[in-house]
Amino acid sequence: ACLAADLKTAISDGQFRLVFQPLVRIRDRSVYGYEALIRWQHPVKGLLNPIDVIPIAENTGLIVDLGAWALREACREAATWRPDLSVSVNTSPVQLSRSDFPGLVEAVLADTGLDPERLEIEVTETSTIETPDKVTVAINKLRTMGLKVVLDDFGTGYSSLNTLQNFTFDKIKIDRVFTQSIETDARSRAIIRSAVLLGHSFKIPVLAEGVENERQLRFLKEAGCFAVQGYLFSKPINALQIPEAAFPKR
Ligand code: G
Ligand code: G
Ligand code: NA
Ligand code: MN
Repeated sequence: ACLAADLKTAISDGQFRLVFQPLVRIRDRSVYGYEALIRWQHPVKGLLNPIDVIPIAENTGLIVDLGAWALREACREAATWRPDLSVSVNTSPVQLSRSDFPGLVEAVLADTGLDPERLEIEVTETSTIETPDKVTVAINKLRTMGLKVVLDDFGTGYSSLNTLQNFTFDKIKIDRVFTQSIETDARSRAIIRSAVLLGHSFKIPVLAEGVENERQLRFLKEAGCFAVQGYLFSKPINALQIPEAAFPKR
């Protein structure tokens, strides 16, 4: 059987789970939230990473159900965390282009009791290019509801600058390909510095992902990033390992 066939039943079978990676302020190394990342515990193939799963889910349309599951699960977990912590959820172009997406988010927030201000929706440049009009509507609705919308993987899309020209974001996340070559590539350093200045000229705070060592962190701090995520601080962890969890719901 192929993965696409297995995927159909995997969600209802409870084979998916979320892991969470801390988002860390550079200023004082405090955690302000967590990014939710899906993992598929396949009964035969073992633990599968999203890189192998998301494309199949997108091509089969199952990403709509999988994405809705991830959103609900992430909000349900976050509602148990210390109330100043946010949760960041990834979205696919297919999800964002559906007119019912903001309604789904609204229902999930109502069901889980999570404050909209604590939910961040991560949008990739690919989403903004494939169905720009629908994504514009979605982003504006989500922001009106009080959510934060984050431009993810900044710099790797076909049209990074166009995306910033045409859409409004609350945060920009620089892709890890740039972070990972800070020490070896002057061009990466130049791109990061420019990306942060660009963000600041729009009054948008900028963070970076994939930070694995202190040298990279120091560069990102000097470049003006406000936050980072990466193995330097923590790999994605299980919900039960989150120290700020199990706070009583407000
Ligand atoms: O955790 P990892 O580095 O393996 O994630 C790989 C990719 O899968 C990342 O680019 C991430 O954005 C994506 N991904 C993880 N979880 C989700 C999810 O719930 N929905 C979507 N659309 N993408 C996800
Ligand atoms: O949504 P996005 O593609 O940005 O997802 C981030 C991915 O990056 C996740 O799959 C996560 O596991 C991975 N990741 C997070 N921190 C690091 C890091 O420090 N190094 C590397 N190589 N990958 C990371
Ligand atoms: Na992401
Ligand atoms: Mn990313």
